[in-house]
Amino acid sequence: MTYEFILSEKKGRVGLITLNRPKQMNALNAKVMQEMAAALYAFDADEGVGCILITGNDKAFAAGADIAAMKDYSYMDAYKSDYITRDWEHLRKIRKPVIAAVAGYALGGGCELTMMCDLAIAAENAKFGQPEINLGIMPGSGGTQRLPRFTSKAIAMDLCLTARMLDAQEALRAGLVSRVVPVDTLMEQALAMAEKIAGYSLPVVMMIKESINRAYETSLAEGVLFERRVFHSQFALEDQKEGMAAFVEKRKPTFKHR
Ligand code: DAK
Repeated sequence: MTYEFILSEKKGRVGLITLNRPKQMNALNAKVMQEMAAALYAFDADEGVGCILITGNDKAFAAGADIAAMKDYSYMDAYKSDYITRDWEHLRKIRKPVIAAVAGYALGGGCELTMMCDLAIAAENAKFGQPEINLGIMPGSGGTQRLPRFTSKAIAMDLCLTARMLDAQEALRAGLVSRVVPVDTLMEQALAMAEKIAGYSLPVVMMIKESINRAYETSLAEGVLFERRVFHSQFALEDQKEGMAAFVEKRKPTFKHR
C-alpha cells in the first residue's frame, strides 16, 4: 500500500514507518495520523512482524500537530469532530512494541507521539518539548498526563509552562528516552534494537509490553498480580519449552512465536 505522508516498509521482522512531510517538519495532520494508523494495524496483524519502528528525518521527528490546519477551528468544530483524538488513539491499541526513533524536533504532538510509543531512542540532536503555550493552547494529546508520569512533575511543569525544550541528554536523564546515539547511527541502532526484540518470542514480547503498560494504569498490588497471572500462562507456550531447553542444551533457541 502506498501512502501520501508516510513511508511504510518491512525490514526483516521489523515494520518501519517513516513520517514523510519534510517541508512541514513532519507536522501531523489528520491524513498523516490516518495513514499511520493503517500502517500500524497492518503491521500488528502481520505474523511476520515482531516490532514496529516510527521515525522521521534528521531535522524533525514531528514538530507537532499541523498548526495551519487547525488555526481556524472553532470550539464546536473541535468538539463535535472529536478533533485529532479519533486518529491518535489507534497507537495505544497496537499490541506489538512500537519504538520511536527520534532525531531533531519532537514537539507538541510529536513529543506526545513519542510518549505514546513503548520506548524511544534519540539522536544527539533530538529536542523534546510541549511548546503549545506559545500558541495560546495547552497540550492536547496526553502531554500533561504522560510527561509527569514518565519524567517528573517539575520537568512537566517546566516544559508545558515555559515551552523550554529538553535536549537528548536531558531527555535521557529525565527518563523520556532509553538511549542516545550519534545522528548518523540512529537508524542503524534503532533497527538493531527493533530486530533484537522481534527475534524473541512474539507472545512473550507482547505480554511484557502489556504488563509494563499496566504499571501506568493500576496499583502496584494489582499490577504485580496481573504480571503473575501472565507469567504463569507462559508455561503454556512452545517458546517457553524451547527457550529453557535451549539453555540447558547450551544452544540458541529457535522461537516459533507461539
Ligand atoms: N505545523 C505546521 N507547520 C509547521 C509546524 C507545525 N507544527 N512546524 C513547522 N512547520 C513548518 C513551518 O511553518 C515552515 O513552513 P514554511 O514556512 O517553510 O512553509 C517549515 O515547517 C519549517 O519550519 P521553520 O521555518 O519554522 O523551521 P525552523 O528550523 O526555523 O524552526 C521549529 C523549527 C520546529 C522550532 C519551528 O518550526 C516551530 O516552532 N514549529 C512549531 C512547533 C510547535 O509549536 N509545535 C506544537 C504544535 S501544537 C490533540 C492532539 C495533538 C495536539 C493537539 C490536540 N488532540 C488529540 C485533541 C497537538 C498540538 C500541537 O502539536
